Amino acid sequence: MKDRLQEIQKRAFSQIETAGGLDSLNEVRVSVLGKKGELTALLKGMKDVAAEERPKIGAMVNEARAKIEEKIAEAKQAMEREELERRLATETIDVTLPAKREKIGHRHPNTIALEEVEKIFIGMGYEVVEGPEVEYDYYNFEALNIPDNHPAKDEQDTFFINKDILLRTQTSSVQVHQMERGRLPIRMIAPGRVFRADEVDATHSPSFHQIEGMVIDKHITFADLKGTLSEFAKEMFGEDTKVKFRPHHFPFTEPSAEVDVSCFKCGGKGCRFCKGEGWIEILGCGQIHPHVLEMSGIDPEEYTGFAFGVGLERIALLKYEIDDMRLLYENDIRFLNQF
Ligand code: 2U9
Repeated sequence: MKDRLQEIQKRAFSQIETAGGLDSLNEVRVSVLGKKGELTALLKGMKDVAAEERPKIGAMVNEARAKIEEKIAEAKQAMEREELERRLATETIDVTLPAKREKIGHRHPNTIALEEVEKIFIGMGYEVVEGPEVEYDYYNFEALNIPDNHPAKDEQDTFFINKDILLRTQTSSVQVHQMERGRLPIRMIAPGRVFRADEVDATHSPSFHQIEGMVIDKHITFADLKGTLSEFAKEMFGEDTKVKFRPHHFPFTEPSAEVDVSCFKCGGKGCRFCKGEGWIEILGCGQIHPHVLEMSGIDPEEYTGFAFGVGLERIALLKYEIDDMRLLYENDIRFLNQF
Protein backbone atom coordinates (compact mmCIF):
# COMPACT_ATOMS: atom_id res chain seq x y z
CA MET A 1 0.00 0.00 0.00
CA LYS A 2 2.78 2.35 1.01
CA ASP A 3 4.74 1.60 -2.17
CA ARG A 4 1.67 2.10 -4.29
CA LEU A 5 1.09 5.49 -2.62
CA GLN A 6 4.65 6.60 -3.27
CA GLU A 7 4.38 5.52 -6.86
CA ILE A 8 1.13 7.51 -7.40
CA GLN A 9 2.69 10.61 -5.81
CA LYS A 10 5.87 10.33 -7.85
CA ARG A 11 3.96 9.93 -11.12
CA ALA A 12 1.59 12.80 -10.22
CA PHE A 13 4.57 15.11 -9.49
CA SER A 14 6.21 14.30 -12.79
CA GLN A 15 2.90 14.82 -14.69
CA ILE A 16 2.45 18.18 -12.95
CA GLU A 17 5.96 19.28 -13.88
CA THR A 18 5.50 18.38 -17.55
CA ALA A 19 1.89 19.71 -17.85
CA GLY A 20 1.73 22.08 -20.82
CA GLY A 21 -1.10 24.27 -19.56
CA LEU A 22 -4.00 24.77 -17.18
CA ASP A 23 -6.10 22.14 -18.99
CA SER A 24 -3.58 19.34 -18.66
CA LEU A 25 -2.99 20.37 -15.04
CA ASN A 26 -6.69 19.92 -14.42
CA GLU A 27 -6.57 16.50 -16.10
CA VAL A 28 -3.85 15.43 -13.64
CA ARG A 29 -5.96 16.69 -10.72
CA VAL A 30 -9.03 14.74 -11.88
CA SER A 31 -7.11 11.53 -12.64
CA VAL A 32 -5.39 11.48 -9.23
CA LEU A 33 -7.61 13.36 -6.75
CA GLY A 34 -11.02 13.18 -8.46
CA LYS A 35 -13.95 10.92 -7.46
CA LYS A 36 -12.70 8.20 -9.78
CA GLY A 37 -9.03 9.11 -9.27
CA GLU A 38 -6.21 6.81 -8.27
CA LEU A 39 -5.92 8.12 -4.72
CA THR A 40 -9.64 7.74 -4.13
CA ALA A 41 -9.43 4.16 -5.45
CA LEU A 42 -6.62 3.51 -3.02
CA LEU A 43 -8.75 4.74 -0.09
CA LYS A 44 -11.54 2.40 -1.17
CA GLY A 45 -9.04 -0.48 -0.85
CA MET A 46 -8.56 0.32 2.88
CA LYS A 47 -11.08 -2.39 3.82
CA ASP A 48 -8.39 -4.96 2.98
CA VAL A 49 -5.89 -3.34 5.35
CA ALA A 50 -5.58 -4.62 8.89
CA ALA A 51 -7.65 -2.50 11.32
CA GLU A 52 -4.63 -1.35 13.39
CA GLU A 53 -2.81 -0.22 10.22
CA ARG A 54 -5.73 1.86 8.89
CA PRO A 55 -5.15 5.15 10.80
CA LYS A 56 -1.50 5.19 9.70
CA ILE A 57 -2.28 4.46 6.07
CA GLY A 58 -5.18 6.99 6.16
CA ALA A 59 -2.81 9.68 7.44
CA MET A 60 -0.32 8.84 4.69
CA VAL A 61 -2.98 9.09 1.98
CA ASN A 62 -4.10 12.49 3.35
CA GLU A 63 -0.48 13.69 3.46
CA ALA A 64 0.07 12.60 -0.16
CA ARG A 65 -3.20 14.31 -1.23
CA ALA A 66 -2.12 17.56 0.48
CA LYS A 67 1.33 17.46 -1.20
CA ILE A 68 -0.17 16.83 -4.66
CA GLU A 69 -2.74 19.62 -4.18
CA GLU A 70 0.02 22.00 -3.13
CA LYS A 71 2.15 21.07 -6.13
CA ILE A 72 -0.82 21.63 -8.49
CA ALA A 73 -1.52 25.04 -6.91
CA GLU A 74 2.14 26.07 -7.31
CA ALA A 75 2.21 24.92 -10.94
CA LYS A 76 -1.05 26.78 -11.63
CA GLN A 77 0.31 29.99 -10.09
CA ALA A 78 3.52 29.71 -12.15
CA MET A 79 1.52 29.17 -15.36
CA GLU A 80 -0.70 32.18 -14.67
CA ARG A 81 2.30 34.37 -13.92
CA GLU A 82 3.98 33.27 -17.16
CA GLU A 83 0.80 33.99 -19.12
CA LEU A 84 0.55 37.48 -17.61
CA GLU A 85 4.20 38.21 -18.42
CA ARG A 86 3.71 37.02 -21.98
CA ARG A 87 0.65 39.30 -22.43
CA LEU A 88 2.39 42.29 -20.86
CA ALA A 89 5.29 41.81 -23.28
CA THR A 90 3.18 41.42 -26.43
CA GLU A 91 0.04 43.52 -25.84
CA THR A 92 1.41 47.03 -25.89
CA ILE A 93 -0.82 50.12 -26.21
CA ASP A 94 0.33 52.97 -28.42
CA VAL A 95 -0.77 55.93 -26.34
CA THR A 96 0.18 58.32 -29.16
CA LEU A 97 -2.54 56.95 -31.50
CA PRO A 98 -5.39 59.44 -32.09
CA ALA A 99 -8.57 58.61 -30.15
CA LYS A 100 -11.59 57.15 -31.97
CA ARG A 101 -14.17 59.90 -32.52
CA GLU A 102 -17.43 59.01 -30.78
CA LYS A 103 -20.46 59.40 -33.05
CA ILE A 104 -23.09 61.69 -31.58
CA GLY A 105 -26.66 62.18 -32.79
CA HIS A 106 -27.85 65.11 -34.87
CA ARG A 107 -31.03 67.13 -34.59
CA HIS A 108 -33.47 66.50 -37.45
CA PRO A 109 -33.83 69.47 -39.86
CA ASN A 110 -37.55 69.66 -38.89
CA THR A 111 -36.55 69.98 -35.23
CA ILE A 112 -33.96 72.67 -35.98
CA ALA A 113 -36.48 74.68 -38.03
CA LEU A 114 -39.22 74.22 -35.38
CA GLU A 115 -36.94 75.36 -32.57
CA GLU A 116 -35.95 78.42 -34.57
CA VAL A 117 -39.58 79.37 -35.28
CA GLU A 118 -40.51 78.78 -31.61
CA LYS A 119 -37.60 80.93 -30.43
CA ILE A 120 -38.71 83.85 -32.63
CA PHE A 121 -42.33 83.77 -31.42
CA ILE A 122 -41.43 83.13 -27.76
CA GLY A 123 -39.26 86.26 -28.10
CA MET A 124 -42.41 88.16 -29.15
CA GLY A 125 -44.32 86.94 -26.08
CA TYR A 126 -46.18 83.96 -27.59
CA GLU A 127 -46.80 80.71 -25.74
CA VAL A 128 -46.38 77.28 -27.37
CA VAL A 129 -49.52 75.12 -27.03
CA GLU A 130 -50.02 71.53 -28.16
CA GLY A 131 -53.21 69.52 -28.62
CA PRO A 132 -54.54 66.10 -29.68
CA GLU A 133 -53.83 64.58 -33.11
CA VAL A 134 -57.15 62.73 -32.99
CA GLU A 135 -59.94 65.33 -33.04
CA TYR A 136 -63.65 65.86 -33.32
CA ASP A 137 -64.90 66.99 -36.73
CA TYR A 138 -66.27 70.06 -34.91
CA TYR A 139 -62.82 71.35 -33.81
CA ASN A 140 -61.11 70.55 -37.11
CA PHE A 141 -63.79 71.93 -39.46
CA GLU A 142 -67.05 73.30 -38.11
CA ALA A 143 -65.62 75.69 -35.50
CA LEU A 144 -63.35 77.04 -38.26
CA ASN A 145 -66.23 78.01 -40.48
CA ILE A 146 -65.93 74.89 -42.64
CA PRO A 147 -69.40 73.31 -42.53
CA ASP A 148 -70.18 69.86 -43.96
CA ASN A 149 -71.01 71.12 -47.42
CA HIS A 150 -67.96 73.41 -47.72
CA PRO A 151 -65.63 72.58 -50.65
CA ALA A 152 -62.54 73.04 -48.39
CA LYS A 153 -63.61 69.91 -46.55
CA ASP A 154 -63.21 67.92 -49.77
CA GLU A 155 -59.93 69.64 -50.64
CA GLN A 156 -58.34 68.50 -47.40
CA ASP A 157 -58.70 64.76 -47.94
CA THR A 158 -59.31 63.62 -44.42
CA PHE A 159 -58.60 60.37 -42.56
CA PHE A 160 -61.88 59.78 -40.74
CA ILE A 161 -62.00 57.38 -37.78
CA ASN A 162 -65.79 57.54 -37.66
CA LYS A 163 -68.43 60.07 -38.66
CA ASP A 164 -67.41 62.57 -35.93
CA ILE A 165 -63.78 61.73 -35.17
CA LEU A 166 -60.77 62.19 -37.47
CA LEU A 167 -56.99 62.70 -37.65
CA ARG A 168 -56.60 66.49 -37.61
CA THR A 169 -55.82 68.07 -40.99
CA GLN A 170 -54.57 71.30 -39.39
CA THR A 171 -53.46 72.38 -35.93
CA SER A 172 -56.18 75.10 -35.91
CA SER A 173 -58.19 72.81 -33.62
CA VAL A 174 -55.69 73.55 -30.83
CA GLN A 175 -56.46 77.24 -31.18
CA VAL A 176 -60.22 76.61 -31.00
CA HIS A 177 -59.72 74.77 -27.68
CA GLN A 178 -57.67 77.71 -26.46
CA MET A 179 -60.40 80.19 -27.46
CA GLU A 180 -63.03 78.11 -25.66
CA ARG A 181 -61.09 78.45 -22.40
CA GLY A 182 -62.10 82.11 -22.56
CA ARG A 183 -58.85 83.53 -21.20
CA LEU A 184 -58.03 86.63 -23.21
CA PRO A 185 -55.85 88.02 -24.63
CA ILE A 186 -54.34 85.04 -26.49
CA ARG A 187 -50.91 85.02 -28.10
CA MET A 188 -49.98 81.47 -29.06
CA ILE A 189 -48.40 79.16 -31.59
CA ALA A 190 -49.58 75.57 -32.12
CA PRO A 191 -46.95 73.32 -33.69
CA GLY A 192 -47.74 69.69 -34.47
CA ARG A 193 -48.31 66.77 -36.77
CA VAL A 194 -51.24 66.85 -39.17
CA PHE A 195 -52.67 64.24 -41.55
CA ARG A 196 -54.08 64.40 -45.06
CA ALA A 197 -54.87 61.51 -47.40
CA ASP A 198 -52.23 62.60 -49.92
CA GLU A 199 -50.02 60.45 -52.13
CA VAL A 200 -46.31 60.58 -51.31
CA ASP A 201 -44.16 62.66 -53.69
CA ALA A 202 -41.38 65.27 -53.50
CA THR A 203 -43.73 67.89 -52.00
CA HIS A 204 -46.52 65.83 -50.36
CA SER A 205 -46.84 63.37 -47.50
CA PRO A 206 -49.89 61.92 -45.70
CA SER A 207 -48.37 63.17 -42.46
CA PHE A 208 -46.52 66.47 -42.10
CA HIS A 209 -46.18 69.29 -39.56
CA GLN A 210 -47.67 72.74 -39.28
CA ILE A 211 -47.07 75.67 -37.05
CA GLU A 212 -50.12 77.84 -36.70
CA GLY A 213 -50.23 81.08 -34.74
CA MET A 214 -52.96 83.24 -33.33
CA VAL A 215 -53.36 86.56 -31.52
CA ILE A 216 -56.66 87.75 -30.06
CA ASP A 217 -56.98 91.02 -28.14
CA LYS A 218 -58.81 94.33 -28.26
CA HIS A 219 -57.86 96.54 -31.24
CA ILE A 220 -55.79 93.96 -33.16
CA THR A 221 -55.61 95.04 -36.82
CA PHE A 222 -54.20 93.76 -40.10
CA ALA A 223 -51.26 96.14 -39.47
CA ASP A 224 -50.34 94.02 -36.40
CA LEU A 225 -50.44 90.92 -38.60
CA LYS A 226 -48.20 92.51 -41.24
CA GLY A 227 -45.72 93.80 -38.66
CA THR A 228 -45.53 90.47 -36.83
CA LEU A 229 -45.05 88.31 -39.92
CA SER A 230 -42.55 90.75 -41.50
CA GLU A 231 -40.49 90.57 -38.30
CA PHE A 232 -40.73 86.77 -38.30
CA ALA A 233 -39.57 86.59 -41.96
CA LYS A 234 -36.57 88.84 -41.28
CA GLU A 235 -35.49 86.85 -38.23
CA MET A 236 -35.96 83.54 -40.03
CA PHE A 237 -34.54 84.33 -43.47
CA GLY A 238 -32.28 87.38 -42.90
CA GLU A 239 -32.54 91.10 -42.13
CA ASP A 240 -32.80 92.10 -45.83
CA THR A 241 -35.80 89.86 -46.53
CA LYS A 242 -38.73 91.69 -48.17
CA VAL A 243 -42.30 90.51 -47.59
CA LYS A 244 -45.29 90.57 -49.95
CA PHE A 245 -48.92 89.99 -48.91
CA ARG A 246 -51.12 88.62 -51.73
CA PRO A 247 -54.91 88.53 -51.26
CA HIS A 248 -56.23 84.99 -50.82
CA HIS A 249 -59.20 83.13 -49.38
CA PHE A 250 -59.51 80.92 -46.31
CA PRO A 251 -62.86 80.12 -44.69
CA PHE A 252 -61.52 80.88 -41.20
CA THR A 253 -59.96 84.28 -41.89
CA GLU A 254 -61.29 87.46 -43.51
CA PRO A 255 -59.48 89.21 -45.11
CA SER A 256 -56.91 86.50 -45.91
CA ALA A 257 -53.51 86.61 -47.57
CA GLU A 258 -50.62 84.46 -48.67
CA VAL A 259 -47.16 85.69 -47.82
CA ASP A 260 -44.13 85.60 -50.11
CA VAL A 261 -40.59 86.44 -49.04
CA SER A 262 -37.92 87.79 -51.39
CA CYS A 263 -35.70 84.90 -52.48
CA PHE A 264 -32.92 84.63 -49.88
CA LYS A 265 -30.68 82.97 -52.47
CA CYS A 266 -30.70 85.68 -55.20
CA GLY A 267 -32.16 88.56 -53.18
CA GLY A 268 -35.14 88.82 -55.56
CA LYS A 269 -33.41 88.96 -58.95
CA GLY A 270 -34.70 85.54 -59.94
CA CYS A 271 -32.77 82.25 -59.85
CA ARG A 272 -33.21 78.51 -60.11
CA PHE A 273 -34.12 78.33 -56.42
CA CYS A 274 -37.14 80.70 -56.74
CA LYS A 275 -37.89 79.43 -60.28
CA GLY A 276 -37.07 82.86 -61.71
CA GLU A 277 -39.81 84.53 -59.64
CA GLY A 278 -37.65 86.37 -57.10
CA TRP A 279 -40.30 85.47 -54.48
CA ILE A 280 -41.00 82.34 -52.44
CA GLU A 281 -44.36 81.56 -50.79
CA ILE A 282 -43.97 80.71 -47.11
CA LEU A 283 -47.29 81.02 -45.29
CA GLY A 284 -50.99 81.84 -45.21
CA CYS A 285 -52.67 84.27 -42.82
CA GLY A 286 -55.56 86.61 -42.15
CA GLN A 287 -57.81 88.39 -39.67
CA ILE A 288 -59.79 85.77 -37.73
CA HIS A 289 -63.31 85.52 -39.18
CA PRO A 290 -65.87 87.11 -36.78
CA HIS A 291 -68.01 83.98 -37.06
CA VAL A 292 -65.07 81.84 -35.85
CA LEU A 293 -64.63 84.09 -32.80
CA GLU A 294 -68.36 84.03 -32.10
CA MET A 295 -68.64 80.22 -32.31
CA SER A 296 -66.02 79.87 -29.53
CA GLY A 297 -67.76 82.43 -27.33
CA ILE A 298 -65.65 85.53 -28.09
CA ASP A 299 -67.49 88.78 -28.88
CA PRO A 300 -66.18 89.99 -32.29
CA GLU A 301 -67.39 93.53 -31.48
CA GLU A 302 -64.99 93.67 -28.54
CA TYR A 303 -62.14 91.44 -29.68
CA THR A 304 -60.34 90.97 -32.99
CA GLY A 305 -57.38 88.85 -33.95
CA PHE A 306 -55.16 87.43 -36.62
CA ALA A 307 -53.95 83.91 -37.42
CA PHE A 308 -51.37 82.31 -39.67
CA GLY A 309 -50.16 78.88 -40.73
CA VAL A 310 -46.83 77.59 -42.03
CA GLY A 311 -45.79 74.16 -43.18
CA LEU A 312 -42.78 73.15 -41.06
CA GLU A 313 -41.33 70.84 -43.75
CA ARG A 314 -41.61 73.69 -46.27
CA ILE A 315 -39.51 75.93 -44.02
CA ALA A 316 -36.94 73.16 -43.41
CA LEU A 317 -36.67 72.37 -47.16
CA LEU A 318 -36.19 76.06 -48.02
CA LYS A 319 -33.73 76.74 -45.24
CA TYR A 320 -31.50 73.77 -46.07
CA GLU A 321 -32.08 73.78 -49.85
CA ILE A 322 -33.45 70.24 -49.82
CA ASP A 323 -35.40 69.46 -52.99
CA ASP A 324 -37.33 66.35 -51.91
CA MET A 325 -39.56 66.15 -48.83
CA ARG A 326 -39.18 62.36 -48.66
CA LEU A 327 -35.61 62.83 -47.41
CA LEU A 328 -37.07 64.30 -44.21
CA TYR A 329 -38.91 61.06 -43.41
CA GLU A 330 -36.52 58.33 -44.54
CA ASN A 331 -34.09 58.74 -41.63
CA ASP A 332 -31.11 57.94 -43.85
CA ILE A 333 -28.19 58.51 -41.51
CA ARG A 334 -26.02 59.86 -44.38
CA PHE A 335 -28.62 62.60 -44.92
CA LEU A 336 -29.21 63.37 -41.24
CA ASN A 337 -25.48 63.55 -40.49
CA GLN A 338 -25.29 66.77 -42.50
CA PHE A 339 -27.25 68.82 -39.96
C1 2U9 B 1 -58.30 79.76 -35.92
C2 2U9 B 1 -58.59 80.73 -36.82
C3 2U9 B 1 -57.80 80.89 -37.93
C4 2U9 B 1 -54.82 79.55 -39.45
C5 2U9 B 1 -54.33 79.79 -40.84
C6 2U9 B 1 -53.39 79.43 -42.81
C7 2U9 B 1 -53.89 80.68 -42.99
C8 2U9 B 1 -52.63 78.68 -43.84
C9 2U9 B 1 -51.51 76.64 -44.43
C10 2U9 B 1 -50.09 76.95 -44.59
C11 2U9 B 1 -49.44 75.78 -45.26
C12 2U9 B 1 -51.59 75.25 -43.97
O1 2U9 B 1 -49.46 73.80 -43.73
S1 2U9 B 1 -50.26 74.42 -44.69
O2 2U9 B 1 -50.77 73.62 -45.71
N1 2U9 B 1 -52.21 77.49 -43.49
O3 2U9 B 1 -52.45 79.13 -44.93
N2 2U9 B 1 -53.65 78.93 -41.56
S2 2U9 B 1 -54.64 81.19 -41.61
O4 2U9 B 1 -55.97 80.26 -39.24
C13 2U9 B 1 -56.73 80.08 -38.14
C14 2U9 B 1 -56.43 79.09 -37.23
C15 2U9 B 1 -57.24 78.94 -36.11
C16 2U9 B 1 -59.17 79.56 -34.72
